[in-house]
Amino acid sequence: MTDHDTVPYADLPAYPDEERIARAKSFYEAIRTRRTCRQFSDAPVPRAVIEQAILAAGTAPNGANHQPWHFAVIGSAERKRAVREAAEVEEKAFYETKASDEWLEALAPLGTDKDKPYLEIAPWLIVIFGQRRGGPNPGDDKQNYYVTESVGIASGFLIAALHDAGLATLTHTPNPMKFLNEVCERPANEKPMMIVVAGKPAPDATVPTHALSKKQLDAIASWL
Ligand code: IYR
Repeated sequence: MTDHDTVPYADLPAYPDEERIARAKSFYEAIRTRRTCRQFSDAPVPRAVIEQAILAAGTAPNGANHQPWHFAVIGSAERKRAVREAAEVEEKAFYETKASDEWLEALAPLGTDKDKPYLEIAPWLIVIFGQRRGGPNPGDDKQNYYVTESVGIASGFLIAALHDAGLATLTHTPNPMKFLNEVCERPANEKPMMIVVAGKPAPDATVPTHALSKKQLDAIASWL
């Protein structure tokens, strides 16, 4: 390895194997209760919860530790309305003309459509931007690497942190999403990649049964 500054690897807990297995199982039991939510309550959620979840997301592994992401957090009614209106224009085009029959068929069991009222109802919309340029320090202007992968992992951390705090989320990806640069006042070289809608579920919220079925271990893993 080339010369570089180091600190000792932090001590990881020396659990007995049984406890490791039990902890891995208990994490699975907790994360498997996450459900994508499409009916939100307008009940407020403290900004501090979102701040901590974003801090957790910001620890995700990423390209060259450039941390090529920006989280634009929308809480104001005006901006939420702007996101909803622009997203619904795109979704109308998607559902009425752009989507293939095969795609619409795949979405049918989820019951999604062009109407996105939750974008105005949920207390928080977290818009995640990938930065093509940046660097390890604020204000840097260097090439970033593995932006899609890095933002994907950070989004997973964000969703897991919000779930752990007892909040419901929805990953929303209107296509195209360029309108989000303007609403969020972000520069053109940042790419909006995902909206994570966060809040409490509406009291009468439902989940499509289609979403409950998860592939078995032997269908998603092989051992060599
Ligand atoms: N973005 C659209 C369509 C959509 C696409 C997929 I793939 C989904 O898993 C869910 C929705 C929408 O939000 O309705």
